[in-house]
Amino acid sequence: MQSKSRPHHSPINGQIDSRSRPGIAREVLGTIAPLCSRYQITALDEFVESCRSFAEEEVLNIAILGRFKTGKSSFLNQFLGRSVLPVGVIPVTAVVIEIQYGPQERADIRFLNGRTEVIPLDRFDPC
Ligand SMILES: Nc1nc2c(ncn2[C@@H]2O[C@H](COP(=O)(O)OP(=O)(O)OP(=O)(O)O)[C@@H](O)[C@H]2O)c(=O)[nH]1
Ligand SMILES: [Mg+2]
Repeated sequence: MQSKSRPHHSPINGQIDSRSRPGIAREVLGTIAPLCSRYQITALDEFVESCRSFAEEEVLNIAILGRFKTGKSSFLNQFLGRSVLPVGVIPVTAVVIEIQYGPQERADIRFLNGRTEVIPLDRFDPC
């Protein structure tokens, strides 16, 4: 999910700005990486590395993980503002689901044998 048009809180000065998140990551990197290098702050190596890869990405992937029946689909439906994922009292979502913005609503099903099928979203049933 991308939100380029939304304002962002700058991690440096707390101000809201309208630059892209990769732009902010590059800015943080430009400040932090030279300091870490100069003062050999290895504890921040992983943070610097994740900023570096984030700065190269235009899309932010967020994983929603949890035990079965803990409300993952309910949370995502609420987040999306509509019921895209089925919710139930017995285990419902049995496969990994990736949600992203697209010009046309559809579900791309990828089977284990490599076959893919495109169906309308109202026929989507991940059981
Ligand atoms: N009380 C309460 N029930 C909730 C909440 N969120 C979800 N539920 C209920 O918990 C049950 C499971 O919700 P789901 O959203 O299907 O959970 P899930 O983690 O996606 O389940 P699986 O994909 O099958 O593992 C449903 O009966 C929901 O109505 C909540 O915040 N409070
Ligand atoms: Mg689910």
